[in-house]
Amino acid sequence: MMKKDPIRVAVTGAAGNIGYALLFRIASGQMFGPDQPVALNLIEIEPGMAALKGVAMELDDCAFPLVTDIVQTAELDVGFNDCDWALLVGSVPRKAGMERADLLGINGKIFVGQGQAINDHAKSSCRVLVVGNPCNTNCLIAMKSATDIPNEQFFAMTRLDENRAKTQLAQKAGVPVKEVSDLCVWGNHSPTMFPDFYNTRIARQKATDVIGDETWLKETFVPTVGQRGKAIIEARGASSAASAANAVVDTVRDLTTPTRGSFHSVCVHSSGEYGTPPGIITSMPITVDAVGNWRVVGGIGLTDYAKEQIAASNEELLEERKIAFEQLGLSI
Ligand code: NAX
Repeated sequence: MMKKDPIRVAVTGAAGNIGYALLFRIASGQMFGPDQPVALNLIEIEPGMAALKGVAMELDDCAFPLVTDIVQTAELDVGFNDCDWALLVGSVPRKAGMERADLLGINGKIFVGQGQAINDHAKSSCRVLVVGNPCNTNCLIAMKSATDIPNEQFFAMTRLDENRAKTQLAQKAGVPVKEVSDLCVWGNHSPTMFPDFYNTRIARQKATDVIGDETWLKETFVPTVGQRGKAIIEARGASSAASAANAVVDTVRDLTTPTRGSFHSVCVHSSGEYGTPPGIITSMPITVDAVGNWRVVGGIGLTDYAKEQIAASNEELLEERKIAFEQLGLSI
């Protein structure tokens, strides 16, 4: 068999919590497959470089047969050089006293710089997945700043929300989680997201019939999914890391593998599908064909309630875009 060229993956925030849970899974072959070599470009800011060295030492100590190269850097031109995938995990967390607008502006600047560096140094086929929050708007900013890279190559992550939602329904129904399918999380990766339980199937039946309690679905299930990140922080004393890294692996694997009739939630650049405002990065049901092209699944019937919830979440994205673009001097 012909030897495959390595896939070069850049990861920002590589010494952070999610980075620590993510890199070893990429290196072991769980993201791109057990026979696909990978090269890792680990990107941190200067204060993170010492910890990054330790992470790289541990990667070395795993002697992963698939890893061909490990780059450690705080320089974006080096970090994104020649990469096939850019996983933008690092961002500045919200601190006490910081307003949402401050957070949008501070992170916005980071994603302008990263978008430009990806534009200038990554492969033109580079695909970008943004995890660092506010991930939808950060992704939009990176996309706007990478003017030569097609919009279709930018994604933000709602797969963790989808996975969380599936488990909540499986536990309520008393079935294994693999029985839950066709669950799309729509909108912004924020508590306003809408996990559409109306179209979800549990063991091939309508979830609404299996659960039989629409009030629970609206008033307990949806807020539980929306507030799950907060609940993890309260329980663990630290934010979701392993489950977030797992969702990154799931997202990239399912964007690079034919989905064969199923779909998953990914935030993509909207062309106005299902009445979403064109131009924003919003979560929709995504399927991937045999040659690796993704598209938004068509023909899903949305109830009036679902439409209202999705519209409210997208309204929040329009508002985030307005605030961030004003501060950064970007135009729509
Ligand atoms: P950590 O604070 O543990 O790690 C972040 C790392 O990023 C740090 O090592 C920091 O030095 C680095 N960093 C900061 N600015 C950088 C820059 N400009 N370039 C390169 N590296 C930079 O956070 P962690 O728990 O790993 O979370 C990372 C991000 O993921 C946060 O923004 C978080 O809000 C977001 N999340 C997104 C999720 C999603 O579903 N989309 C879920 C999990 C997580 O909350």
